[in-house]
Order: sequence, then structure tokens, then C-alpha cells
Amino acid sequence: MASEKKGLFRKLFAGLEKTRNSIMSGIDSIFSGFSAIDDDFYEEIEETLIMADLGLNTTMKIVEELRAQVKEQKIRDPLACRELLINSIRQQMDVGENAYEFENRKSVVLVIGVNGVGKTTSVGKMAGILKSQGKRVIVAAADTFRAAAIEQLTEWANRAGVEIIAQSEGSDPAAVVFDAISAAKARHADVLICDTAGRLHNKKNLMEELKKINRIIDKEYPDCYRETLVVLDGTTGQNALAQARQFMEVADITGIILTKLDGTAKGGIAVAIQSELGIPVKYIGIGEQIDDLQKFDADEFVNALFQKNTEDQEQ
Ligand SMILES: Nc1nc2c(ncn2[C@@H]2O[C@H](COP(=O)(O)OP(=O)(O)OP(=O)(O)O)[C@@H](O)[C@H]2O)c(=O)[nH]1
Ligand SMILES: [Mg+2]
Repeated sequence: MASEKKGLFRKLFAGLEKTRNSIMSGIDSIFSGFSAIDDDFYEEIEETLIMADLGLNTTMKIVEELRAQVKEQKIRDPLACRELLINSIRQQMDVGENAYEFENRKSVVLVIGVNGVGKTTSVGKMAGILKSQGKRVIVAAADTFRAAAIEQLTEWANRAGVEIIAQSEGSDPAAVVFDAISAAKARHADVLICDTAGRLHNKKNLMEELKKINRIIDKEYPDCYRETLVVLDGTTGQNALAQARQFMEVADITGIILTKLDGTAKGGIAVAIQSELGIPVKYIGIGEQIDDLQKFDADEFVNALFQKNTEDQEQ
């Protein structure tokens, strides 16, 4: 168990390399480059955090907290601020409850998000994780927009070793969900995960479709535990935050899946999402393989961001 945990951390650490390099090189040069804690020092820190996509509001909160701590503890040496800064970032990420209740209930997980963010991939990976925990999982191909989308999910279902419910291209997504719910009930599935389309002509259509799917679930499976996850592409930085806000307007979002953190220096967006939206990031994608999805742990995330070398990891 301990070694499995270590392995997961090593992967997270590797996945966050670009973000870490961008934040760390900036932060460390500030800590070593300043001999006194003054306004310039704080400004440099602000700039570095904003560059790493923590966002303006979150950065301001973090630096405010840092200033307060420095004053309270009468700290004079910039180097002594390093731990304080890390703790302040950690604090901003705390959204309290970060539950995975759906794993232990009869549940329906709706996976939504705009075009190309990694919905289908994440559905596949999540199915794989749950299946390996011994759960009975069904995935629903409710993205009926393109035949390729159904094929893609079928491949993922095979990889994960789970059942898939699909209809033909162009059929009504809500009808697919209806079928999938019947199957989930008949086969006593633990978790039903629904992939959806991100490629509708406009926002209104997309939102109408989500509403319709939600109505079907409420009506046909009223006692199931509901989870609605928005997938956001980490490489899009602040844009991801804007997308999350739009989905919050039309659906009860219970969590975020933040993907493609392996390819970006903008991983700080995870901090901004938790701090500014108050919605937990539940999973992060750190690669394209089936085991490249991790449950998100804010502490580990901050550790992986701020640890410098692999020796530190072994502790
Ligand atoms: N590097 C990396 N690539 C990812 C990750 N998640 C998804 N991808 C890639 O992103 C691309 C789009 O992923 P999809 O799962 O098809 O995205 P989608 O949201 O379902 O896209 P549409 O159905 O077209 O809206 C694929 O090439 C995936 O392999 C990740 O965590 N890391
Ligand atoms: Mg898709």
C-alpha cells in the first residue's frame, strides 16, 4: 500500500514537472535574490503566481495571507517565507469536503464539458479505476454526435473491461441514458458513467441537452446518487475557469476533472479553481494512458509542486 502510494506520487510529481519548473524557478530566484522583505519582494511573488495561472484573486489572497503571517511572526529573512507561502497556497485549496461518496453508492456520474477537453478519455480512465476496485461499472455513450465518439468510448470500455450502452450516431442522447439506466438497474451496476457531447452548435443546445438528460435520470433513477463532473483542460489556464463558471450556471456541478496537467506549465489553475469556485477538483489527468487519472489530493499536489528533487520524494 505504501509503495503504491509512493508510485502514485512519483507519477504526479513527474506529471507536474512543467508547472513546477515554472513556479519553482521563479519563486526560488525571488527567495535567493532579495535580501529584505519589501513591496518589490511581494510584487515579484504575485507576478510569479499569476504567471503560473493561479489567477489574480487567488494570488491576492495568498499574498495577503503571507503578509499577515510575516508581520505576525516578525519574519525578516525572505528565505523564511518559503514555507509560509506554501502553506498559504495549501490553505486556499481547502474546500473542506472532497468526497468520493459515489464510489460506494448506486450512482450516476454525468461527465460534461466543452469540445476536446478530455471527457471520453476521463470516462474510460475512471471506469478503469472503479472496475479495478471490484465495482460493476457501465458506461453510456451519450455523445451521439459522431460515430467516432461512440467507437472511441467502445475502445475505452474494452480497455477498462466494463460494459457499454450505445445507440447509433445521431440518436437522442437522453434515450441512450434511458437505456443505460435500465441496464444499470437490471444488472445491479454500482456506477453508471455517462459520456456527453461537447460539440453542439451552440451553448443553448448544449445546455438544453444536459437538462433533458438530467430530467431522465431524475425520473428513471430517482434514488441514485448523483455526481456531475465538469472536465476542464488544464492547458487552457484561465479559460478553464470561465468554462467552469458557465456550466455552474446550468447544472449542479459536484466536482471537476482537470486534464492534461502533464503537458502544461499552467497547473496552478487547480489552485484557482478550488479557491475561486469553491468546487473540489476530484480527479486530475496526467497522461493519455488508462492509469493516468488520479484522485486529487490538495496536500500531495502542493508537495509535488514544491519539492525540488526526487530525494525529497523518498521521505
Ligand atoms: N496528455 C494528456 N492528454 C489527454 C489527457 N486527457 C485527455 N487527453 C487527450 O486529449 C484528447 C481529447 O480527449 P477526448 O477524451 O477525446 O476529449 P473529449 O472531451 O471527449 O472530446 P469531444 O468528445 O470531441 O468533445 C485526446 O487526444 C486525449 O488523449 C491528459 O490527462 N493528458
Ligand atoms: Mg468525447
